[in-house]
Parts: sequence; C-alpha cells; structure tokens
Amino acid sequence: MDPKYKNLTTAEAAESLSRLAGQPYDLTASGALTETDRIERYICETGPFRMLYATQRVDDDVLNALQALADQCALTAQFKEMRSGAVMNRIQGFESEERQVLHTATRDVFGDTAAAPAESARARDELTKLKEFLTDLENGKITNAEGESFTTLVNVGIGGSDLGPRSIYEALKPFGISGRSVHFIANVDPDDAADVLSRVDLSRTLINIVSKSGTTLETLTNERLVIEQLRAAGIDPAKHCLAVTGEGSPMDDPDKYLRSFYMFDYIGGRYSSTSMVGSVMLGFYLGYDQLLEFLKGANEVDQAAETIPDIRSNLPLLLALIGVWNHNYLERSTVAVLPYSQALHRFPAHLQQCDMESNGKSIHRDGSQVKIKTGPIVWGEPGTNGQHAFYQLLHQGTEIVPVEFIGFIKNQRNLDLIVEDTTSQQKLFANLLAQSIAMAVGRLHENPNKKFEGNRPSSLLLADKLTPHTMGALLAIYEAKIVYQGFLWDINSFDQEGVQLGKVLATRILKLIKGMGVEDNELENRFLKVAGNGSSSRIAR
Ligand code: G6Q
Repeated sequence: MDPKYKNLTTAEAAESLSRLAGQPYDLTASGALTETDRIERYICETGPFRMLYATQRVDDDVLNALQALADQCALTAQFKEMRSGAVMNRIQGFESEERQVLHTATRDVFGDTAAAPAESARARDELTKLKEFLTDLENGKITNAEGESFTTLVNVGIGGSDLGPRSIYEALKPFGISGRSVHFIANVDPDDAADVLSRVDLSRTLINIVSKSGTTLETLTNERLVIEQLRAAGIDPAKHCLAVTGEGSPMDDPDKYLRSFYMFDYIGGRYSSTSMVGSVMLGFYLGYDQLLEFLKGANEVDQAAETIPDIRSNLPLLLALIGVWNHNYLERSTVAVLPYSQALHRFPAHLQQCDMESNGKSIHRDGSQVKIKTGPIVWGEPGTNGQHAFYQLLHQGTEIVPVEFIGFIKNQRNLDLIVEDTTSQQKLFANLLAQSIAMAVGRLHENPNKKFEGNRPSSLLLADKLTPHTMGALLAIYEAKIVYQGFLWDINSFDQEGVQLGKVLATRILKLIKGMGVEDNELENRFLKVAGNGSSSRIAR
C-alpha cells in the first residue's frame, strides 16, 4: 500500500463507518425526510451542478465519519499531487506504466496558474494548432478538391478514443455549427463502417483517425477500410484524413494526413475526452469558442476537486464517498447512473469504461492483494425510458441498486408543448423527482405485491441546462469521483492490464485463421475448429 497515505483498510474512520453501517438512516420511518431541514441541508454544489442527497441512507454521523475518512486518506491532497504532475500510474516494486496522470492539464489552459505548467503549455500549443485548422476550414482555406467545404467528420477510434467523445457529441448535438455532423466508427465489425459510410458524402467528409498508441487493431483496420473507400471514390486520403495520436507512435507521420494532432503519454485513453482526442471532433462540430466553454466547465470542477477538503462543499468528493458508503459498507454491488436527458444516452456507456477500467482492480498500489471490494458495476440508461423497463427491479427486486440520477431544469432545444397543463420537460422532471422519492420512502400496502420496501438510496445531480459548459463539468465530476475512489481503495486506477490478455489471444487466433502456428496453439485451435463448425477454414475468407 502507498505508505504515504491511509486508505479504507487503514484509516481509523473506517471502523466508525462499519459501526454506523449496522444501523443506516431509515428513509421509510415516519417523517424521516420531512421532519427536519434534511432536504434543504443535504445539498452540495460544485460548478453548475447541485447534488441533492437527502434520499441517501446517511445522517450527520455518517457524513462526519466520511469527512474523517476523506481527511485521513488525504483525498484532496492526493488529487492535488496528481494534478501537479506526480507519477501516479505505478505499482510499487513491480513493472508498471510509471506515468504522470495529467488529463487535468488538457483543460488547465486558462490564466497563468496551471498546476502542471509544462504540460498545460503543450495542451495550449495543440489548441492553438486546432484553432488555426478550424479557422482555415471556416474561411475556405482548406476545402475538398472541388473547393467545397467539409460538412462531415467521421471519427475512427475505439475504447477511450471513442466512448467519451461520442457521448459528449451526442450530449451537445443542438450546439453544433449549422450543416455540420459527426459520425463514429469503432467496432472492427465491418458492418459498423459500412453503415456509417453509407450515410455520408465522402467528398465533403474529414476522417479523424484517433489512436494514442497508433497500434490498435480495430482502428488501423478501419483506417485502411475507409482509405480504400476514399480511393475508390477518387479522393486523395492525405487531403481528407486527420490523425490524433501519441508523439512518436506509428501513426505519427504528418505527411500521410491533412493535419496531425498530439495527445501525450500522461493522458489515459478513458480520460482523454478533453485532450485532442475529443477536441478535434468537438472543435469541428461546435466551433472553437464552445469547445473552450466545455474545457472551462471541466477545469472549474478540477480546481474545486483539488482545493475543497470539506465534503459537504465538494460534489465529486461527496459523490465518491457516498459511493463507497453504499458499496463497501451497505454492500451494494452496482451503481446505476440514470440521466433524465435523452442527450446523455451514451454517457453511462462512457462511465462504464472510465469507472470499471479504472477501478476494476484487485491489488493495492504496493502489489498486495486487496481484501475489500473495489470498483462497482456501473450501468444505466436514460429515464423515463428505463422506468418502462428495468425500474421494476430497482423498486421491488432483491438486489438494491444505489442510483445517481442526473437532470436539468430546462431542455436543450426549442420544441416543447403543454399537454394537460404541463410541458414535456416538466413531465420529465416530475418523473425524476418521483423516482427518487419512491425509491427512498417506499409504500406500505396490505397486498404484498403492491408493497414497496423503500430505503433504496439515490442522489440527484441537477443543473440548469445541458450545455458545453455543464457537460465539461459533468465529465470532470465523474472523473474526479473515480480518481478519489481509487485513492480510497489504494489501487492504481490508471493502467488497464486487464484488457491485454484478450488482445494477445485474439492475435494468436488470427494467426491460426491465416494458417500459421497450429502446432503451438492447441487450445485456441480446438476452440476455433468447434466454433467454425468443424473447420477453422470456414472463418477464413
Ligand atoms: C483506455 C484504454 C483503451 C484505449 C483503447 C484505444 O483507457 O486504454 O480503451 O483507449 O484501447 O487505444 P488507442 O487510443 O491507443 O487506439
């Protein structure tokens, strides 16, 4: 374990929390929510978001113990260390990535007080390059061979080079420059590329190839596939393709691309949405000024996450601690993120990666085996759709699922209608509050089928409207939550060895499909034969 810091197994506060977990606050007791000013008091604000958490199974004693835990584990100090460029990505005594973790530098570009000045300066240089490129697109300096403007961008990337950017694009669709659109190709399934390519006019399309390593099988395969299509349409790929990659990667070859942008070693894929990985696509779609608004929203939260040790005034910190309370003390295995905003429909998918790839770990930072539970299973879908699907289990199932609801007072677009005296947005918001209250309070009924036990905890994360600024803040709130929880569990949240083994085996199976290496790969070969219904050659072309 990192000897410098206490964690959930060594902090004194952990004992008080175990004791308090024996009798968590009963939300179903008469007057539990109304007889005090709990609803008004249990609110935490950071940037444009407020979190209402009266419907969690916490009281002042639990909050005080969580505060003590945060202090004893020096959570904000560790966050500050990360943001200032300390090497965080390591397992002591064992080979590991040994890197700084500085996704925060990609948005620490305003003013001259950057926490990691050299890295923020590099981020600023990339932004300047991007701004020039966007201006050239705007004023017609860069066009297709016919002198027409580019209207479309196809993003080719997978994992961290896809999920975050895609979910943010989906969230900010109404803010795009008129006439522009973005599409995404991620899966190596050729039908994914075929579907996207059938919907775009290649002559007006930029292809943005995004790969930090420049070696990812899916992305390189899809790059080749798209390039072949461009050539077949008589288009010079070098005049339509952009690259976002790590400096020195095999894709770092500016002559092959119309423009190349860099992301750096110290930015993890799943934390890279505010680097060039997300910024090239967002800059194209939203324009440079709105891209900056998005980055500002994230930066505002980072600053709070580093400087506010009071858990009642630091939203991501409280979100992380309540998450640990539910997961480690009340023993809930999953957490549902349920946005009451259709625009956020891909955000839970991004969080699944960011959270589960970061905190799905079983060893401490010193290489010793963990004896506590680390990252929960994260899942979710937008409301109200989910209400007509899996909420049955949330209300009456045997598995208790803590919920993080996300909602907005205003809708993004202009279309809304008053039906039976309320707008659609009001209906959406009413449902959001209703679900949170129903899960907490439950319902008594003499018919057991109609009885709701209650005591199902949730928080409500609310902002005025989903804009580039609030989206940046929301992204950074969740990134900080994940990072704090990693500190609490004393795990390395920043590598992803777990995804390597499957890649190695897939490479071995591909060799077999090519007719190579049969002798060395009995296990894979036998699976391949059975899967290919008796012959591996059925899978070969
Ligand atoms: C994220 C992971 C992983 C990565 C993809 C794509 O943190 O490392 O999801 O983003 O494997 O990697 P490249 O960007 O290198 O193609």
